[in-house]
Order: sequence, then C-alpha cells, then structure tokens
Amino acid sequence: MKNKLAQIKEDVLAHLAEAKELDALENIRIKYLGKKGELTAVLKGMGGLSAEERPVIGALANEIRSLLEQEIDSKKAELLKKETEERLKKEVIDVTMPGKVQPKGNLHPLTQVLDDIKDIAIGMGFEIAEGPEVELDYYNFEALNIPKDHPARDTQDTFYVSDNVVLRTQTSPMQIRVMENKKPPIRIIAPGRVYRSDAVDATHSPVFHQIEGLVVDKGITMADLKGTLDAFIKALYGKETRVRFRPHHFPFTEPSAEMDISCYVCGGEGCRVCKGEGWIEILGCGMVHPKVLKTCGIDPEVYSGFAFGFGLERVAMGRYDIDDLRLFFENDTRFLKQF
Ligand code: 2NL
Repeated sequence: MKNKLAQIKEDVLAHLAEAKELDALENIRIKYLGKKGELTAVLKGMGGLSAEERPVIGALANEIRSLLEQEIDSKKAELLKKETEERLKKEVIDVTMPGKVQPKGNLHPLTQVLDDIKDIAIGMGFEIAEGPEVELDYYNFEALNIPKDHPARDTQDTFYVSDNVVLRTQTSPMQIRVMENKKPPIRIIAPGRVYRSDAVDATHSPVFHQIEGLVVDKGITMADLKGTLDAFIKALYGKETRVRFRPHHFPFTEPSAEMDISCYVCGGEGCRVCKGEGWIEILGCGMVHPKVLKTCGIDPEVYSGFAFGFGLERVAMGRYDIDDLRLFFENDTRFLKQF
C-alpha cells in the first residue's frame, strides 16, 4: 500500500508538470483526489489493514493528499497568472493609434443664409414671426386684396387642401395674423416654406422659402422703405452694394416696386451672372395697401406701412454660385458638406 501511495504521488507530480491548462489541472484533481479518485480508493481499502499498519498508512495518505492539494493549488495559481498575462498582452491598447474620425454635420446652406438674414433683421429692430404652412384662403388671398378672379388664385399655382384651405403661397398670411392681433408699431419678418404648384426644374420647385418683412407705424413713408431695404441689402451683400427701384404692381401694396441690387459679382460692370445688365432683381416691395390695413383693423388714416418679400433660394444661389435649385432639396451630402 505504501508503494501504491508513492506511485500515486509520483504520477500526480508528473502530470502536474505537464499540465498547461486549468481544465487539465481539474481533471488531474478529480482522477486522483476526487470522491472516486485513486487516492480515495486507497483510503477506502484501509479497512483490511492491521491495527498497527492502519495509522501509519493513514498518516502517510493524509500527508500525500495535503502535499498534492498544495501542489495543485500552486500550479493553479501559476496557470491563472499566465492566462491573465496572455489576455492582457492581447488586450493592449495603443494610445498613439489615430482615432476613428466621427462624421460631422453642418447647417444646410439655406439655414445658414436664413440665420444671417434673421441676425441682420433683429439688429434692425425686427421680430421674427412664424406660423402655419396650411392656411385659410382668407389669410393667403382675401385679406391681401387678392380678388377671387386673380390669376394667383388659379389652381395651376395654388395647392388647395379644400375649398377654403390652401398651402400658403407666400408668408404674408402670417403678417396679416400679426396685424390682426397687435397694435402698431409693428416690425416683423416672416420667413418660411411656401408652396406653388410648379413643375420642378433648375429654377422652380413646388416648395421653396420666402422671407417677407412688414413695418407699420404712424408716418411710415416710401423713404422708410428705401432706407430700410438699402441698409438691409448692404448688411447682407456688402457696403458697396447699390439698390434701385422699378415701378411694379402687387394687389397688396400701393405703390409697388421691384428692387434690383448692383451685381455682387462684377459690381455693375456687366458679367455672366447679371447677364450684362449690372443689376440683379432681388425683391418685391411697396406701401401696404390701405384696404389691407383696414381689413386687419388698422386705421389707414392714422397708420401706414411698407412690406417686402423675397426668395431665400435666390439669395443662397447667388451667394454660393449655385445654378440649380434642386440641389437644395435633394440632400446629397456631397453637395451639403461643401458649405
Ligand atoms: C413678391 C414680393 C411682396 C409683400 C410681399 C405684403 C404683406 C402684407 C401686406 C402687403 Cl401683409 N404686402 N407683402 C409686399 C410686396 C411684395 O413679395 O414678389 N411677391 C409676389
């Protein structure tokens, strides 16, 4: 039995020396020290020993058991340490590696131009008025002195939601709403999306953006209109920019005018952009029609006002030298990230 115990000890030590993984180690423990293990079997067989031999063999068996347990434990610690070291080696992070570049968004060119325009207007004392894109016929047409048979009301131009509801064709309805609700002085700009039933091409889109301005107070004259728009245009296009006014007609203003600015490319010499004219048409404007003031509950005998309107896309196309309106709405990031 002594020999058997010595043999077990040698076998275990030999196996331990070869074990390279924790699994193998556990298998060794089970095979020799487990409930059905070889050393346990020896201890179980001690019943057949004489009374003198039993304590000697028992002591020897316990000594070998605790030695082997110790050996297994220290081998286990060694393997665990090795395993951890290998894992850490694999997980090493090279902090000098270049990081992943996160794609960065930017403001849409129309938003950038609109932000500039709002800043300028706010600096001049205007407030921003925004409102519904789905409007009553009354606010979009009727209150603006656009009679029932006016071509602008033709279904060719206007998207009708129902008999008396339309997608707004201009942002003036918002200004009507402000005049209805607020006593002068009024100084607002109304930016926003507007809709026209147009076929899409390089210069037309069924949805685009308009900015309208409105000033109503006592004693407002055409001189205020000209001075305000001149200052506004110089802030937007540069100090050297000149403006000129040509007579025009709108149902909601009287008198009405169109305003040109000196070409921002050639300065007025004549070039590709201004088609040799030296001038670029930029907005429509006029003195608010007395009928419109009256409709909104403002006495035209006491108050007067001026209004203007222009397209945001046209300003952005000029600023960035873009020749196709569709680019603004396709949202191709290769286009958008240039701004
Ligand atoms: C254009 C330019 C314009 C207005 C808009 C306006 C608004 C009210 C009263 C009077 Cl509430 N006028 N807006 C005035 C002149 C021109 O837009 O070409 N529109 C067709």
